[in-house]
Amino acid sequence: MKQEKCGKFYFCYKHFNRKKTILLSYFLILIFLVSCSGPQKAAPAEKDLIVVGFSQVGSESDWRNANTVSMQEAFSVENGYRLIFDDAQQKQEKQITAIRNFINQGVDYIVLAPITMEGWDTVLTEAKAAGIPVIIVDRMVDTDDPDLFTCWVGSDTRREGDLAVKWMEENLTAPLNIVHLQGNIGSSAQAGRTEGLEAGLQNNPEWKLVFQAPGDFVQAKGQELMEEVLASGIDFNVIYAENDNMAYGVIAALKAHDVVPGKDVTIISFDAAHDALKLVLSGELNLDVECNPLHGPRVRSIIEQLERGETPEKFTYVDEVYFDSSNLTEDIIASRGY
Ligand code: GYE
Repeated sequence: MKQEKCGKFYFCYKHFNRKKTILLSYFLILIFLVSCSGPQKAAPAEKDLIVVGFSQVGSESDWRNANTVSMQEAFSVENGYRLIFDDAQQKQEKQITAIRNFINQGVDYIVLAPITMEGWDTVLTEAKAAGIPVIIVDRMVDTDDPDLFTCWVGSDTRREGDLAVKWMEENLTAPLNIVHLQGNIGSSAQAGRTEGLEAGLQNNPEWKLVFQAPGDFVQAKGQELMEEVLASGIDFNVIYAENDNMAYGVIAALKAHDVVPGKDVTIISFDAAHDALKLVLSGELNLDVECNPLHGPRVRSIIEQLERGETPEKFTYVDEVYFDSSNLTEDIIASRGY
C-alpha cells in the first residue's frame, strides 16, 4: 500500500529518508576530506587572543609606514593577538585619547610610539592604575617616574647623530656651511640627531650652522625648506637632514635649481630606507645612518616574556650601522627588510 502511494506527485517518507541519508553521507565525507587535507593551523578563538592597543604617531615617513606594517604583522590573529591600531596623525592629544580608549576597552597591553618626549605622566599614571603594562617603542618618553612604563625598545638616536658627525670629520674638508633640517621638535629622534650635530659644531670650529629649521620628518616640508634656503642665497655645502623623506625633498629642490646632489653639496640622512640606499649607490646621497623600524617582533617578544611572568630588559637599543659609497652594495640593499 505504502509503495503504491509513492508516485511522482506524492510526498514519500520512505524516499525522502533515503535521500536525506545519502545527502548526509556526502556531507560527512566532504567534512572528512576537508579535515584531512593537510595540516591546518586553527585560528585561535577570540577569547584566547591577547589584546594589544598600539598608538602610532602617524604616517609621516617611509620609516613610519615600515614600522606600522611590522607591528601589524607581528600582532596578527594567527600569532594569537588582536591589535587595536590607532593613527594619531602627528597629534599628541590624539595619542592621549587613544590610550584612554585602550584603558576603557580593557586591553591586555598598551604600546605607545610617542610623538614627543614630554607630556605623558598623567595618562601613563591612568594606565598604571588600570594595571595595564605599557611598552614604549621607537622614541623615548621623559616621565617623572620611570615605572610609569614597563619597558622601552628603539634606536639610540644620539648615537646616530654621533656616527654622522664622525663620518663628516673623516670624509669632509672644512670649512663646512651646514643646512640643518630637523625632525619634529621635542621628539627624541630629533633631539638625539640634533644634539649629535651640535656637539660636532662645538668640536669643529670650522663648521658653521647656516640654516636650521624643523621639517617634521616630512618630504614636502624638506623640499619647502630647501627651496627657502636656495631662494635666500645662503652659502652652504652640507645638508644634514634628520630623515630620508626630508632628504628626498632636499634632492628634488636642488635638482630643480640645477645643483647636483651628492656632488655640488654633501647630503647626510638618517633611516636608510630602500629608496634612500639606492640614492647612496647612485651618489645623490652621501651618507645614510641606519635607523631600524622593524620593531614588531621585538615588542612581541617583550609581551611573550611578560606572559611567561619574566621581567624583560627595561631598555633595549637596536644595533645600527651607516652606509656610504664605500660599504654599500645592491646585495646589501636587497637583503634588507625595509
Ligand atoms: O627617523 C623618521 C620617523 O622616530 C626614529 O620618525 C623615528 C623617526 C624616523 O618619521 O623617519
